[in-house]
Amino acid sequence: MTTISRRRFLAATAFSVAATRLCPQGQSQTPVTLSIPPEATGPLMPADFVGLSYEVAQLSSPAFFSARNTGLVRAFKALAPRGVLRLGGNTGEFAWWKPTPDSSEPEHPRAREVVGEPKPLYYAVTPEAVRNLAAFLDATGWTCLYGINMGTNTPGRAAQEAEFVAKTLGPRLQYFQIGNEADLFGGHLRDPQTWSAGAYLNQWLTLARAIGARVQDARFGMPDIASNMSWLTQIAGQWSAVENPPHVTTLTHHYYFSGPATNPDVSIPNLLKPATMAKVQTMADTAAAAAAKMGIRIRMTEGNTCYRGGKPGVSDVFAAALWAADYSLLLAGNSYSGVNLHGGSGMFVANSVGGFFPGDQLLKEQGATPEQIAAHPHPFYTPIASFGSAYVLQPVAYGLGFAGSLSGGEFIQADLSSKIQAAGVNATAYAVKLTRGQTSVIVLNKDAENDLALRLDFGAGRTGAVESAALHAPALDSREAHITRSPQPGYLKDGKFTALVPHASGLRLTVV
Ligand code: BDP
Repeated sequence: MTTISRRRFLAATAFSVAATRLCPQGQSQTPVTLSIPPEATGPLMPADFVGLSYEVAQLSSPAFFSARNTGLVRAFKALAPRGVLRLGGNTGEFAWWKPTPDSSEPEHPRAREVVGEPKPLYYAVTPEAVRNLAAFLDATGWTCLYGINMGTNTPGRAAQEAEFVAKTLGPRLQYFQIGNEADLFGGHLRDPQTWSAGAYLNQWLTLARAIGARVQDARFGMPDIASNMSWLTQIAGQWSAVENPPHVTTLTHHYYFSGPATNPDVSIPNLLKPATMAKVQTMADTAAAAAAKMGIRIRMTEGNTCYRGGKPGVSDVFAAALWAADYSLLLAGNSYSGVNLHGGSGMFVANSVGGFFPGDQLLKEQGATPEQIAAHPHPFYTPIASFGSAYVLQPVAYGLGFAGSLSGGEFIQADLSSKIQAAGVNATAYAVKLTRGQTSVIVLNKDAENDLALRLDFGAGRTGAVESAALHAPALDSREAHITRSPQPGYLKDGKFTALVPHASGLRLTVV
């Protein structure tokens, strides 16, 4: 993976001098032994688990998702050799299909202007943009979840666009998503008096059926809710009564830890504390029950650390890498087919949240200069940032990629994280069995102080070499992340292996 350029790093650190260093002296080493059973009985983490989420508005610049945008192609491939690009976000409700250069823009229904929601700026999506997207997916080896406007669309236009997209993307299209975060539509796009999961389902069925009439074997993910988990339960409850249901493969939802940037609760300690992942686990339980009822998969199609564009010093620092790795592996262990972290171009993401980032306001209040502000990625949470013409993987992408290195593995069910936490260290651990009998363990030490003296016990009969890779940075609030592989493998001794996992770092050990 590319590292953040030195020039940019220096620019960023110049600003963070005033920030408290989260790397205190005199930390302790806590010994913990984890037994790793030989057999995998848990879910398979799909080979294409890793995903990114972008605004549909991004398609209104057809040169962006294009095979000729070689920097972006490289960044995607560096993140994961196979992955899933999801197009959605708030701007998806303001996109319109423009089949020919002289097609005129349709009349748009009135949307209420609400702080934090997009202003009614409309984006034309053209055949050129979809053709370029197909070539981009071919160049990266990724597939796509394609977002169709629900907020301000008609069934006819939705079907016309979907038909062209299905034909052009072919097998690179996994499925369509209709509507983004419809559980929030009562706030700006629909009448709050009548809007409900049931009303959504009826409108969704009308659009999905119109698409199904034009696209053979059309597949869908839904409902892509923002946060109202009861919608998943309600939709799963109503689903069996739907006659001739469209082919839904995946139940989808979103998650942001908290927000916006001006909220003091969005902090590194809060992001990394065990209660944060406990909440994700509770959500995953609700989603898994609903998906099981419908007999389909689950996917976290959008999310990140802090909504409305992220928070400088939290979303764009190494703590976000540890958060992303932990979050992704927790969801993979709960049978999610993938995780898409949201990001993209500053302008389109800003438009998606009403035109500006609260994070910029915060930096200005803190006295940052325009140069210091420009040294941060925009949006602050984006996994791939653009600085001038360069695309640079951010710490959060390193975390996602680190977790993604277990893709293709089957989870070994063992309650490793609670054993470490019982010893008083804020760390988590995940183990998978890879093909060819290899076992891989990732330990994420999110503790700001305590190092973990780790002993892994694979069973007395197990022999083999152990390859290791560390996810690290100077401190939790550093604007950088690195993945360093050890030059020489170690060896199991009586089936055991010891390693130090320093505070604020991750370690992957693979028995080969
Ligand atoms: C989500 C929206 C996305 C925004 C993001 C944010 O789907 O368009 O960019 O929040 O607030 O709810 O950052």
